[in-house]
Amino acid sequence: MLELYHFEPAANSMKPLLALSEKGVDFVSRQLNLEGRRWEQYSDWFLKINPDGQVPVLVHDGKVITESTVINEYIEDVFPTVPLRPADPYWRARMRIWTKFVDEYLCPALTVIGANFATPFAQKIDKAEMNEILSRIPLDGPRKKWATVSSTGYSEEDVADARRKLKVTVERAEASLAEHEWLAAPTFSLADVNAYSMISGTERVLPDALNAEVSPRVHDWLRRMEERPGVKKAMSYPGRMRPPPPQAA
Ligand SMILES: N[C@@H](CCC(=O)N[C@@H](CS)C(=O)NCC(=O)O)C(=O)O
Repeated sequence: MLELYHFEPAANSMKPLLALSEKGVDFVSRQLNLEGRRWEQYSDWFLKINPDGQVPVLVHDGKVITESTVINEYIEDVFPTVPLRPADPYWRARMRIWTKFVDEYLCPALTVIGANFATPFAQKIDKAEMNEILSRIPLDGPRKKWATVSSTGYSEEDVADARRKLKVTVERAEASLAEHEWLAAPTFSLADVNAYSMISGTERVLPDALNAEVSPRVHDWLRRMEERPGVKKAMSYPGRMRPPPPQAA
């Protein structure tokens, strides 16, 4: 049995949802409620599955795999029929340079931007309740994030620096897409899967950083991604962060 514990189709949770959907692999979806006073990622039952208290988590015949980028490489190894890794070692290396960049450079910046939007919600949570939640968060990063947004919020400098990093990412993607049709290589790969999962929502929330004028190739790549049946299927999982449907004329 293949089970995926995930949040809505956005960011790290979107990565394996998208890889599995692209490959047409069936799985049991176990969607957690991360906020809304349930904080299921820090509940005793879930911490037994992933002691880091984070989704996504893939459970394959009882074997637990964590970390979205590792999960996607595992999915590729176990279900290779629709390949999402280039065959050529050079393009495969380029794919991994992109997935590493997304994880180490872009993801922390998007965490600040996303958490900043959660500040009004987090500041309404009762102090004692928040302290209880903080005491259950195993990793320093998420604990500091929730401690920050529930008290002072991120500083203007932190948010500006995160936006600068998003701009650097878009410029890098624009240059890469001038070389070949897909983000890291001439063929569609896990680089597209992982980068799209992180970037797609930013077009809506930070339109000045990503639009048809400043980044036409990235803009076009996003539209091509949206047309893929795998993306449509991944986006069909419930989520409030999904873009609103187009308005009727
Ligand atoms: N490095 C982890 C990061 C996973 C992560 O940040 N997951 C988010 C949801 S997309 C989460 O579980 N957040 C818990 C929280 O913010 O409290 C990965 O790539 O899987």
